[in-house]
Amino acid sequence: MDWTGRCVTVVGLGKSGVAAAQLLHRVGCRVAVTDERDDPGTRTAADGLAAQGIAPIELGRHGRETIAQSELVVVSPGVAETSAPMQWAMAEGLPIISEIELAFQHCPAPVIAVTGTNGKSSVVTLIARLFAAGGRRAIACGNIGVPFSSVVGQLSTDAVAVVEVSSFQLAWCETFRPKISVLLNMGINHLDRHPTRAEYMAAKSRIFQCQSPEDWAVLNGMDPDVVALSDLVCRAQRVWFGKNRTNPPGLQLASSTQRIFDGNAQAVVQVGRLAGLSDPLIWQTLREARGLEHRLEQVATVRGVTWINDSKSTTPESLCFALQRLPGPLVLILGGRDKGLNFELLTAASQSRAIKGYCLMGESRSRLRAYLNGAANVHEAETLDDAVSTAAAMAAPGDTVLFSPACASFDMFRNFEERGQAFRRLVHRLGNGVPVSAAS
Ligand code: UMA
Repeated sequence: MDWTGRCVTVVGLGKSGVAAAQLLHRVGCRVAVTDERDDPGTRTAADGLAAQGIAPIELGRHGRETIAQSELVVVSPGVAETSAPMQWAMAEGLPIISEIELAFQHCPAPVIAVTGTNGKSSVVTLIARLFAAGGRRAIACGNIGVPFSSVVGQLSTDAVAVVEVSSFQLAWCETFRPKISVLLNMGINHLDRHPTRAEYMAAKSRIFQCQSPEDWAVLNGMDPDVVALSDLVCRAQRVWFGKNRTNPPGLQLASSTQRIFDGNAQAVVQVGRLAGLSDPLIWQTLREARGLEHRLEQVATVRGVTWINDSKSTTPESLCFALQRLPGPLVLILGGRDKGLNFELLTAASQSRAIKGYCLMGESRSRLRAYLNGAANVHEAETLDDAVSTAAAMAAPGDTVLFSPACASFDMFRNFEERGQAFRRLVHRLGNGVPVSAAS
């Protein structure tokens, strides 16, 4: 769709809003931006856009007149359908698209889109590395922290956009059509935005909505909800991982592959094969893959205690994944934005392994305490600083302190990256700045 010369309003001035405004400006739209917050973060972003000639920029409120003057509204993923600007846009009958849809409409490269409840960022990173190993330019973007709109200008037709898409980003998509879609698993998340599981699943299913039989969907055959959803709405050719259902020739997963690689790595294998990459190259890339920032990232060993940053964990499932991978006695720091999730997995984990202490923080802290069944050694921390110093006091040499919040970060930080960086700084301060592993 060509919006050149038209008046477009971008709602939200976080990472996606800035990138969308710049893309729209570049393609010749008259761009307005509105954000309900007026704080140092939005002011810096607004100054940057104003310096490029983008105006008007409205901070501290959403004006109905700003929306009413628009011919198109581009919405950031964090802006809910129930919010005032969305309600006004709908009442005015204005077209509304998401930042992902905007980027897709301007993307010359084929798109591989990855969604699911857990493991998306790791899979997106691995797929991009795999393409790079095969000599093909690929950019990992989307919910992983790099807005899709910010990279479309760098992509040519022979490159690949590997886009992590959240349920929020799949709303307001009209033509978004990945050549390969990947649905990793279907837990439950974001009950604040998707009040029922059915609505959450419907949001995720939009990844398939514009695909046709010339496209591919890589799906988790072990997850009954993924299977049921794809039976209902997926018209792309289906390729399974996790369990061999009938896969097209050349895409069967040998039982040895299923033993060596976990489900999400098997999804990467299938995407690589669909792209024509050889099995030896795929195996080698997966074996060489190193850990990601903010995902079970070892920050330091300070006086014999190992500190792990898992700030990317925003669900109980991610926390359990971390708990399964870290042996030995643990002190756990968790909590954050309360999305109304069920933390029964935490109750089970607290009973089944040695957790020496809990530091609970953020909006969810008192609700989390209720799931701990009266466990001893629970501290409700006012700040991350307080949580880190208390965890340091609870841990003994040989223990691990795991920071795996299992909640979103927005009650205390701008995003999970900022939360992970703050954690790292506090840990390094404990070790007086001595780098990883040396600070014992
Ligand atoms: N805002 C309004 N009006 C509203 C609501 C919000 O003006 O009604 C403003 C806020 O004041 C703020 C801005 O919108 O200034 C924030 O926009 P945003 O929440 O969409 O955040 P971005 O910085 O654009 O980041 C978004 C994703 N955030 C969310 O989905 C909440 C980032 O995913 C993503 O990395 C980034 O785009 C680039 O694509 C983060 C996330 O937590 C990591 N995602 C959730 C998750 O993984 O669980 C889905």
